[in-house]
Amino acid sequence: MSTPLSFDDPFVVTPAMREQFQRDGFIRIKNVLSADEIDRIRPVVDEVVTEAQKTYPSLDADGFYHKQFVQVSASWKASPAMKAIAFSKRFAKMATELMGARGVRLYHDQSLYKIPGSSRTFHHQDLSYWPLATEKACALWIPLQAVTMEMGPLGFYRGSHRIPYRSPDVITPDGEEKMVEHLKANGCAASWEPYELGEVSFHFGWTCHAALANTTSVVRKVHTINYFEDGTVAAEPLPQQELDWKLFLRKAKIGEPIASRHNPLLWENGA
Ligand SMILES: O=C(O)CCC(=O)C(=O)O
Repeated sequence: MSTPLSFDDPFVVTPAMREQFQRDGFIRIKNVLSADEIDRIRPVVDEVVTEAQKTYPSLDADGFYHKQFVQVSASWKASPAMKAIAFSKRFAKMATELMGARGVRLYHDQSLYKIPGSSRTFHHQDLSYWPLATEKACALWIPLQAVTMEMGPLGFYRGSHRIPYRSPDVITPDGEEKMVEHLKANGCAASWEPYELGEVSFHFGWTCHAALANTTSVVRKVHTINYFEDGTVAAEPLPQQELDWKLFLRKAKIGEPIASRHNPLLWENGA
């Protein structure tokens, strides 16, 4: 029997990190994973993405969405190894502490591979998609190799989660234009940096973010895990949230705390 692929030993989140995350709405943290740990995660995620690529539209196909990345959502349901990664206590505890939450549940995870020639990812706010009645939701972005500026790192509008702009638009070029114009007018500036091997980032659900295009000849491999605070109530889904509602909040009831096995509790304070 193979060893479970989970990362449970803690990473210390300092008060300064938490303060930075709350102020900026995002944080990049180095050395959260070792090179060896990433080498163990990458083949597991590769397998899931390779399978999905068999039926994925090519970059030449019409439309803009699929040109951003190959996306596999709820990949934790694809294999025991993927589940072990998503359930890792190290990451869930960090999300809990950065958000100042009482604990976190899994919203879903996704693998996002930008094959060479992929376009940039348009600016958006994750909570525009998520029918969750909370501000305490966040995403963990785990690069499976170092990400140079040319490969498509994630970038953020600093403090955008605190601007009262809650975009009704999901990822679209028009939605991006409106949002970025509004954020700039409110003094928010973008922050872009490459990621070292082992570095990850967290961003709040209302933080406006995007990723650059992959202009290199190597695949930019990233796995993400999305969390929300335990006790969060399911909100009535807006039209643009219907797909997420069906895919990621199965068995949830509008107006009630989300607590089904489809959104497992991954960390609670005092555990
Ligand atoms: O990796 C990307 O291109 C986009 C990722 C993203 O938007 C997210 O993780 O919320």
